[in-house]
Amino acid sequence: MILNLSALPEGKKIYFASDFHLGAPNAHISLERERRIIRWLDSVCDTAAHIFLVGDLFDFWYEYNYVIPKGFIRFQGKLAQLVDRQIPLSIFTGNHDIWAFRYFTEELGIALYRKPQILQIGSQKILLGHGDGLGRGDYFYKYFLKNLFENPIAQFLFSQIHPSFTFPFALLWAKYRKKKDRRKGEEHLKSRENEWIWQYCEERETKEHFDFYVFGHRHLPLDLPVGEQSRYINLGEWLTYNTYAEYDGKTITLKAFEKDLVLNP
Ligand SMILES: [Mn+2]
Repeated sequence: MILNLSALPEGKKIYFASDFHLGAPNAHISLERERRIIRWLDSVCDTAAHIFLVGDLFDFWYEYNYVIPKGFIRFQGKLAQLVDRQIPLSIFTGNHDIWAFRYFTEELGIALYRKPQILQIGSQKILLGHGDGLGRGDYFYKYFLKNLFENPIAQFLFSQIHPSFTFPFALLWAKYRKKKDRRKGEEHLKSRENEWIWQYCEERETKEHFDFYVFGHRHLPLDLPVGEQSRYINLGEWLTYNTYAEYDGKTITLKAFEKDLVLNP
């Protein structure tokens, strides 16, 4: 459990966003998005009891002991400023930025989480995570790639190769995965049994009640029922939807920043 509040202070909110994929599809378009994300952070920080950035903030992030990838400096500067203003901020890793290690915590003072976490706020419970590898399906990723990516020996070996080779390769890989998703018709809501995270929420709900399940990864802004009294919120992404979720102490609302909200596309 990472957050245990007896209740949300009057007028305060908890904000969630994920899948900024900074760096994609190129530096120019990414910079526009980076500025938009900063405007969003500026617009919510005064009312924020906590801001959760829930993975895939970068299209590819690999940090070394002494070196981090170049770029995204305005975003990092904004995070540093929020921390210095003592606005509670947490980051989750996603499947594109598994290789964030100590930098965000040591340099920026931000807590970093690798697995779904429970938030308890008053009498309500939220399960929050990036969402990759949950539910049935995507076995190749779940049982092979995820283990490989998270394996310390594989990480050590990868870090021994010069980034001039590994970075273009990793960015190509990210592009390839995106194309594959498009081919498979992943850009629209599927049936309940084919939406793996939704299915995961349904199964989890039979064992333990959560008021809300909040995940990213799916790249679709979704607000779907789970059992009788629970909901699965997917945070969408910032390449097309610019979506985020706002928890006001009672309920969670999906919103779009500087855009009209497209729900359950
Ligand atoms: Mn993503």
